[in-house]
Amino acid sequence: MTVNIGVIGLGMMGRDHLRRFSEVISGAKVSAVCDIQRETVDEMAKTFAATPFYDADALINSQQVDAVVICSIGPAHKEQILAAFKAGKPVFCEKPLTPGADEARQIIDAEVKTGKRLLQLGFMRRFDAGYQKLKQTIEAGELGDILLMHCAHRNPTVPESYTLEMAINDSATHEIDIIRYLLNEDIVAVRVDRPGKKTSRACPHLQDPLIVIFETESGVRIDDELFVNCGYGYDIRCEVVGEQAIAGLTGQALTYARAPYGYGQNIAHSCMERFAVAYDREVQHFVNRVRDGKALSGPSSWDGYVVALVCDAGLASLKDGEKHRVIIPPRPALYQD
Ligand code: ISE
Repeated sequence: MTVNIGVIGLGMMGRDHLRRFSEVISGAKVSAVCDIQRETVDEMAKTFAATPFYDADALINSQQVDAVVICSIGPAHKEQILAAFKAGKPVFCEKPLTPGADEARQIIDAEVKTGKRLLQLGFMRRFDAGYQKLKQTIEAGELGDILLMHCAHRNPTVPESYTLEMAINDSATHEIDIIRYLLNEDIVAVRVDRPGKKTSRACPHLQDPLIVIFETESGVRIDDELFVNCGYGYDIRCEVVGEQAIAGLTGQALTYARAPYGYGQNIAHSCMERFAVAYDREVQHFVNRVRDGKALSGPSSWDGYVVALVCDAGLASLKDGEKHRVIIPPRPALYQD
């Protein structure tokens, strides 16, 4: 069986997925595309031999579409996800689930009513071999009791449209999700620290870098450096400090460079390059589950909701510099896996 995919949102991520479906993914083809920009829809429909749609609802309800891939902007996600649930169609949605926790809660309530997991969220890091190995190492007890984690999220640069809040609810979302995945426990408190200095590369409205401190249920303390105009490359770091040993991600370079009097590993330019294989694997995972008629698995709406709760606490801390607690309601049975 070939799964017919409808892609909504044809920006950078949507186009990357279109290319992925045409070059890498097996068992699926893109049958429909939609965006608010008509010319983009026409261009992509032609390039990928898909039916053009100018209205997301029409694409979702089309008989040509078995499953929906949502790559639109965050504020559009809720309505599109709810429409897909109503149509009983499985959804792959790019992060964030929604910009705030209240909207995310509506998605949880709607999905619980369907009685089936219908959504996989695009937290691609969970499909990265390095993070998966780190999780195995932790779960095998090789590090002993986990005490600390040090993370860094460095982007070469961000556009002027990137706001201060996005450091939390667009970039740090990845660490928030991966911390929960690696440690198998929730984050209970957040504090955002604004260092006294900032890079001259950042737009005036940004404080860059920022440091976010997370605390988990068991008391693990995590520092996360968010440096989105670091200039030198796309560099994601994660070190887990245990009582017995320490483990971390390597540089993940595919190549090295020998330059005059120097030798070193090359660094990715973007998340597309750094997590290319993880993106392929997450999308193939989604397609396989849909093709086999199974409930979806992997990062869920619940994960998106909890990440949004942590982000809301982080945004409050960004304003006042205080530590904010995260209150997580009981997890519905649908998400106890
Ligand atoms: C962007 O939206 C992403 O998801 C990237 O993975 C992240 O590194 C970047 O900071 C975000 O703006």
